[in-house]
Amino acid sequence: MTNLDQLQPIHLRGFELRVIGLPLVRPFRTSFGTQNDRRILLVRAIADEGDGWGECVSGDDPLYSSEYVEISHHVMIHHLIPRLLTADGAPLHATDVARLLEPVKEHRMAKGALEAAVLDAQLRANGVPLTTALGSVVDRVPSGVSVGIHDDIDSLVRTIGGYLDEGYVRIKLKIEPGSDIEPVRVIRQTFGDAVPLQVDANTAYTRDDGAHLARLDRFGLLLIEQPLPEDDVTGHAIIARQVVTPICLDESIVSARAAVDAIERGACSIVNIKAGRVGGYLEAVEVHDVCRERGIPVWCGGMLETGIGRAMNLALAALPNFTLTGDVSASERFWARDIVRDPIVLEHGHVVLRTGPGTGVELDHDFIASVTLSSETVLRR
Ligand code: NPQ
Ligand code: MG
Repeated sequence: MTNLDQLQPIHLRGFELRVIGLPLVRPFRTSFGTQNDRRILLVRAIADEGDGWGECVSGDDPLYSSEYVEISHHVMIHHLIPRLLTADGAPLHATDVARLLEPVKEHRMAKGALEAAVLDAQLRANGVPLTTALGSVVDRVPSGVSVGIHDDIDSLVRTIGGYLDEGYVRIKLKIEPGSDIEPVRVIRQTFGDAVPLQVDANTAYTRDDGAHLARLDRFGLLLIEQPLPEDDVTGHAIIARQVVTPICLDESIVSARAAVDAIERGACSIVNIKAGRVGGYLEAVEVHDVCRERGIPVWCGGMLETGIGRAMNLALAALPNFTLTGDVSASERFWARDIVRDPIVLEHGHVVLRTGPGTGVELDHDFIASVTLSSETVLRR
């Protein structure tokens, strides 16, 4: 990572918090529920030197984690933004944000979104791309797709066939008890053993399910993601001893410290990194680094982001220890129309990094205005 402290700081005036609503191109079902559309909290950092944008990955409901849009909005307004808009108006570095927000417990998605907006503003003001700041080493990354739970296997096969035709190089299938072994068996039977395939349970199993999950071993999956609840690290270590397929953690890994803990306890041999889940892109780089030092490969998760978060995820996914294909799909996987002017597209199974200053994306402000549900601006008093 570039020494961000050597960049010129910015003089922060305030933030705009804007909630937009976007319909999904098709429903997305996970073990915790079905999503038809998505509210997304966008954050604009307003500085003397110019603006920056970030995106909060909180969901509509507290189902993936305890955070959701209204809560993230509330904690930003009442607890986080006041800590960044200090009375003296001292110059701010993006690297200061996590430390200033540290006294507030949890709310990592909210913290991460504020840091992302400040980071974008500071990088744009300095003319530095996020890719340079994070330490990206490639200009494009292979693209995987996350496939929801389907009611019938024929439609699942059609959906996956469509994604493979589009060029996605890895399929991740959402599973839950009652929809796991059989869909995986049919996918393998239909598309063969060569298709890179993995499954994600989003915490739907228990410590007693080790023998059941071991029935997935014969299908040669890349990994099983987060079979047990997020606080059951020891449970994952128990499961990991019963299955041959590597266990990967998502929800459990809320910081670099949590990653070290899970690795040292034998709970996972692969880590999914999502910046929002760990409190921001700078902590995400720390997670990457501690995994790399311990020989644990990582991959970049997805949270149904717009073009802002997607561009940032791409910069992260280009770091050297991201050796497994991530969930950074083309924008059209989720959205009929993105809020950026140059949405991420799939090119021969890859997605290409944005290289302009900051996130490098240009927002479609007219479209954003048309999908805005609420907006609020908080300025230094
Ligand atoms: C995962 N994402 O890896 C998550 C789960 C997820 C692409 O599989 C709204 C907001 C709906 C966040 C549904 C993918 C969501 C969401 C699923 C995150 O576990
Ligand atoms: Mg997951």
